[in-house]
Amino acid sequence: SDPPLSDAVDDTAADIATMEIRGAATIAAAAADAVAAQARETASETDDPAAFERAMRRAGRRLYDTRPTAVSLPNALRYTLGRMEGDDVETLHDSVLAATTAFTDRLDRAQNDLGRVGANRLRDGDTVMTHCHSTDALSCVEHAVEQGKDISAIVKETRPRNQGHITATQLRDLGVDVTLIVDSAARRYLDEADHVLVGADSIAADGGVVNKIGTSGLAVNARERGVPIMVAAQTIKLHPDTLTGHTVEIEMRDEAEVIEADAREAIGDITVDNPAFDVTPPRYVDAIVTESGQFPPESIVTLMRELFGESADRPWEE
Ligand code: RUB
Repeated sequence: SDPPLSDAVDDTAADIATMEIRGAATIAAAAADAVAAQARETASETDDPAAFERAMRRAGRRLYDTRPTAVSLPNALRYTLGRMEGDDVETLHDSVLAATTAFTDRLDRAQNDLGRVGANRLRDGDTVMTHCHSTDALSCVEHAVEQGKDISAIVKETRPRNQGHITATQLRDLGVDVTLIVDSAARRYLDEADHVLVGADSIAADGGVVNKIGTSGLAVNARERGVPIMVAAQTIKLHPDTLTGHTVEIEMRDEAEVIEADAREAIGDITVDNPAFDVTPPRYVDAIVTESGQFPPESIVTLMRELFGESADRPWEE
């Protein structure tokens, strides 16, 4: 019989699905760690290379099936499982471990490098408006603060999950002056903002930015007010399937995140929808900041082809 799925993979998959682990970069790092755990455990349970590979691809499938929108997750699997090679279990194990370590290092380096690029856009005394919680976006502010710039932030709470509270806490810890607002107050406060600064879960070949629901409305309002929109996204956010005409699946989450059961019951027969993400068209994005520099959304496709070629592999169990 085949070696079992690692508890680490099961736990990580459950934590991603319940959003205990969330945010595109953090999900990618956790997936790589889970792949490494699966490789270590499977290597101690079998000396059959085919069984080892099957177990790894099954782990990949379990992780892939958790949430559909952040492409950093399949890209983490592509990077790590895609480098699995060898004719015996030890070589296979070593190749996966080398890939997971390299991937995690790359993630950290990319976030740091893009932070330095993004910080160049922020001037001393600037105010950024944020939406949701993005570690890539926060890296830009962190570098600006390290450069001695005084940065303020208007932080949208980001209903229904209030990831803005995490952003507010982390900006506060950086010494940034933070004003927390409800999402619907954003347009009123745009007059005080010098930048809209958001992250991304996926970026499509046309430069469309998939990020937390509400990003597209914020971008349209910001454009109307003349506030530049900056997207901080390392290149694992580039969605290779969009090169071949596929669209990015927008996750629909449980209605219980939107309305409590009692209130829902009192209202009666209605539909409650809870899309987790939306797409900001490229014309509303001023700059995409990556570890390879800053790009206008229209030229992101060139970078995508360089990194992924014309098609994306699927090294997990179908
Ligand atoms: C998180 C979200 C973040 C991106 C980028 O959504 O939309 O803006 O994932 O984050 P959720 P990072 O909370 O539903 O996962 O820059 O950390 O990758």
